[in-house]
Amino acid sequence: MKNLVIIPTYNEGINIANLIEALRQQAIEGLDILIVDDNSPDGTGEIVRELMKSDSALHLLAREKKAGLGTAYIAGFRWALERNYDCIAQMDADFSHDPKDLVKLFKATKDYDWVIGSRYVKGVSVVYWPMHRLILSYGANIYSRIITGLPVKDGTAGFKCWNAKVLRAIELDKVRSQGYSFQIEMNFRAWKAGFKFFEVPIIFVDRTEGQSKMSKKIVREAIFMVWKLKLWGIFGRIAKQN
Ligand SMILES: Nc1nc2c(ncn2[C@@H]2O[C@H](COP(=O)(O)OP(=O)(O)OP(=O)(O)O)[C@@H](O)[C@H]2O)c(=O)[nH]1
Ligand SMILES: [Mg+2]
Repeated sequence: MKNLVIIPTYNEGINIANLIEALRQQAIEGLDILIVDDNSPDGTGEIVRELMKSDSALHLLAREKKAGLGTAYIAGFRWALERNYDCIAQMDADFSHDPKDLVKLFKATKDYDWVIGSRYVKGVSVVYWPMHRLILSYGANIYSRIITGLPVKDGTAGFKCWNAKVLRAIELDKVRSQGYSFQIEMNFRAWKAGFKFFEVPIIFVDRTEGQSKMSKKIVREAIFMVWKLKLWGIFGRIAKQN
């Protein structure tokens, strides 16, 4: 099995070395790590380059400038498909996603087409989040579930693992979203294509180091994107393979 975890970074210099170290402690068969860095002014890319000297399974996709989480992931997915990875995971660099949980995600991907590390399987499992962030996230999930009909409890989760066949079936060049809605859009496209997902409960911890990139623009994008997805779904703009 060729396993890969993709981690997009923008100014995560304070987290990245610790995260890579923590991932190396996990028992995941042949795990490669791909960092997709957008020329972070804090030198995240340089730290990764330095670590690559002693870790041949660590890779860097260096982009010229900050171009959003969505395109970072799409670039990472393409990189992975070109190199024939079997399972491709995605996670944040800020320790909101516990490296230990990644083991569970890869394991479940043996039985399902894609797996979501979910905060809302059994009630709410979020730690240290201010109430307004929780309400926003929980509300966004209910809203998008009602409009798109997608039966995912945590549709905005960024901690996931994909069987490569799903990423091959989705038309990656048609994916439009950048922020929160990128996660929703990918789930929606995979679901419409007939693939089966599973939500693994995880505990999500708010970042303690580094700066958040959440913005009003990201929220606005999500509000409109779920309607676009619904309409694209109805008018056949989203591929139904499988
Ligand atoms: N390459 C790249 N990575 C990004 C970009 N925006 C955010 N990221 C990374 O995506 C991951 C998630 O971003 P966060 O800032 O943690 O966003 P969030 O989790 O919604 O918000 P907080 O946890 O509150 O900070 C982190 O690893 C970021 O460094 C971007 O434009 N390009
Ligand atoms: Mg975060």
